[in-house]
Amino acid sequence: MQTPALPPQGATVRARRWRRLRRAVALPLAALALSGCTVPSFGASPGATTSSRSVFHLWQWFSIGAVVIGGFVCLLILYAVLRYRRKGDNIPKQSQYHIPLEMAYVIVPLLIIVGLFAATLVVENKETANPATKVTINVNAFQWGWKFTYPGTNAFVYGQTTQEPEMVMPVGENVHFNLTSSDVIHGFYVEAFNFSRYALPGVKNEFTFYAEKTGTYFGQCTQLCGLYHALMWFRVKVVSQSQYATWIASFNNPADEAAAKAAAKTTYQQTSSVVPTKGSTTKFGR
Ligand SMILES: [Cu+2]
Repeated sequence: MQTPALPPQGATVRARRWRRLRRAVALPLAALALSGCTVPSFGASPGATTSSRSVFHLWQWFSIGAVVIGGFVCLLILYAVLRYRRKGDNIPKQSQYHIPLEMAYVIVPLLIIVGLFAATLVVENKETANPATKVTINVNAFQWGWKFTYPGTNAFVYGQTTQEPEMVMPVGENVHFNLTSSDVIHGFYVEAFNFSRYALPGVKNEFTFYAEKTGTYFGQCTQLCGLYHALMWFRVKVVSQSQYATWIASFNNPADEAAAKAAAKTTYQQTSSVVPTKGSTTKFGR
């Protein structure tokens, strides 16, 4: 009877190595896929305003940089682990006091940090710029809702817990915002604008949005502010300039004027003793 020929020793070792390498590559790839990381947005919104688009691009470049540098470091670690894994005198060549190498690994990270800092500074200056504007909206946060008033007009929008107030603003125009709080600290966050600011009692936070496209975007409070914090939603409806003018004009009657004056003075508070629930649980505006 003939004994089957054994595969050559070298081929077995190579097959085992290949299997290990595939596992080493598959594991990080699986981790990346399972983490739900979306490429090329890296989980951020592409942005509906000028500054949010800059923030988005900054985020993209930061993420790409992190992936490249992280990947390079991982490869170096992997190489050292695999190449020098045997015990004994299997020590890599020591190269301390290699001045050019040491200077390179001090200077290169410094340059990277300066680059990241400069890019962040440019984008943040853009985001905090307050150019001259024709439209102003006062945003007032309270437990647990939002009031949006439009100085110089009778328009106002108000809503709490069970409601979803919808702030209206024009596209293609700088709109100035004054953000305040009536009671505790709230967070004004609009995902599509890549923007978040504290609404602080006794402090006026100012910022400007230049919406680049029309649409309805989701906003919410991002600072745990009490019992019904989770119900502090609102919407931002970006409309054309003519639609905005029509909307403002729709408040031009004496009853609206009286209501707007009263709303501007009122500090709203949650009054219902019944546990409020939202009419809809749909997330919109993405
Ligand atoms: Cu809140």
